[in-house]
Amino acid sequence: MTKLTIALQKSGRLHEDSVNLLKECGIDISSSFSKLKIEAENFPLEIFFFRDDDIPQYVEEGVADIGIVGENVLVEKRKQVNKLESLGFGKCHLSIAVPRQIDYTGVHWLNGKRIATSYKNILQEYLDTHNIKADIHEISGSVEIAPGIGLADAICDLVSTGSTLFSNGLKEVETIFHSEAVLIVHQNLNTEKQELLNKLLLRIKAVKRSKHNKYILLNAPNEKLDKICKILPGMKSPTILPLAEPGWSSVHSVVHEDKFWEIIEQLKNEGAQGILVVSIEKMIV
Ligand code: PRT
Ligand code: ZN
Repeated sequence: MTKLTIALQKSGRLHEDSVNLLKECGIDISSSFSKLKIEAENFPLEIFFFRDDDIPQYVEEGVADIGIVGENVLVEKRKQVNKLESLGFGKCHLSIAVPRQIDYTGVHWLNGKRIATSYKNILQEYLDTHNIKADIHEISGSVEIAPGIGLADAICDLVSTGSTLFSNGLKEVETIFHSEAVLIVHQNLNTEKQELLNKLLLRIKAVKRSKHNKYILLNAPNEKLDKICKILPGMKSPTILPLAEPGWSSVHSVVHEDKFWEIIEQLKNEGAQGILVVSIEKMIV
């Protein structure tokens, strides 16, 4: 039987969210993650665990059909794979940082400077676009200590909370790339594997969509229903059910997180009462 193979990070920042995404897709992967390879119980899927840096190459070569990796790694490694879907976790940005006391006047300050990074390709492209000639020192870890030990004038590294930069006396001066985990795919999947991938993608999209939406239930006087339905467009249109109390109805709908609080305020202004907000587990449109 044909199986789809997926490469996930063995351990590190993306491991848990990647495994959880598969679980939320209803894929049963209860066996031990200390193994290099495990098989899903209820979906034709094999899971390989690798270092994140190796995942783009393994997907390019077809060792794995698909993989989950930070977009920073995908772009830096320049492998021939397709990006299918952004996954909404592992968010960070790649930034240039300099010692806090530097009077940084703009990107031209970097001319002639030494910049330490693990992302030489992305950095080089950024410097080229801005016509900057700088000396890139490629190092594989602990980039943030480079200025302190006199190895570089600036660094280019991933930032999420900013606390690593702060505790190393550095300040962020340019953000050059925004990243999150992405699903990548081998360029030539056969038809059977493509069909399995389509099934998996349907589930991934349903899980992603559910995270951005809330199910909302409220009570409203019947004379306000028109206005309330305009505020709550829903997937097709809101559901309206009569309450036992005459003159009142219950309205159910789905609201996107971006507009959530704005919508709640409008609903209250229109006389909505007993508003309940419920998480959605899956959302298939
Ligand atoms: O062993 P393996 O090679 O698989 O793992 P790794 O050590 O290379 O990667 P890992 O687990 O650290 O990160 C995996 C992916 O997570 C990265 O490729 C990014 O896509 C994503 N990610 C998200 C991050 C961060 N946030 C992050 N903050 N990767 C690294 N960092 C590091 C950063 O390099 C710096 O050292 O965290 C520090 C900064 O964090 P803050 O919170 O102090 O700003
Ligand atoms: Zn790595």
